[in-house]
Amino acid sequence: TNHRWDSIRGAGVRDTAPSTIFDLILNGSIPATIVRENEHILAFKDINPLAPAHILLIPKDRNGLTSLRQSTEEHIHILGQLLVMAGEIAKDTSLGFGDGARIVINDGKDGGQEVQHLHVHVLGGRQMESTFG
Ligand code: IU
Repeated sequence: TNHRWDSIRGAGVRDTAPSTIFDLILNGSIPATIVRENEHILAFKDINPLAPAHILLIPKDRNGLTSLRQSTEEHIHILGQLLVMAGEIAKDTSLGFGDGARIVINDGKDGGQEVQHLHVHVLGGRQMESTFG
């Protein structure tokens, strides 16, 4: 719909950081399996799933959120929305989630972040280990 196009066309333009592969997903140039969406957030299946269920959530308008470390008070609303939707996704058994999930943000080089557009991983469908690696 026009509404969807209007809401995504501004992806990444409110900051000066380079665009990323997620902008291509947002503007439809490369395919992704979208599992949930609202005016501000797109949630889609990770192309290289590390668990039976592996969903990524991204703000449609990056607005400076190349990483969580860039977040400020102006991002509080979108950050809250991302976590609420992550919780909804983690309860969705039709996506393969069971009794719980692991919700992860990789931040910066040391955190293993590869795409410079804030994203929340929701992983599930198997038992997670207690340690991080
Ligand atoms: P990271 O937290 O920046 O490491 O996560 C980036 C994720 O984006 C990673 O899990 C990739 O598999 C995923 N991804 C994707 O879903 N689709 C793509 O076209 C590309 C990466 I490139």
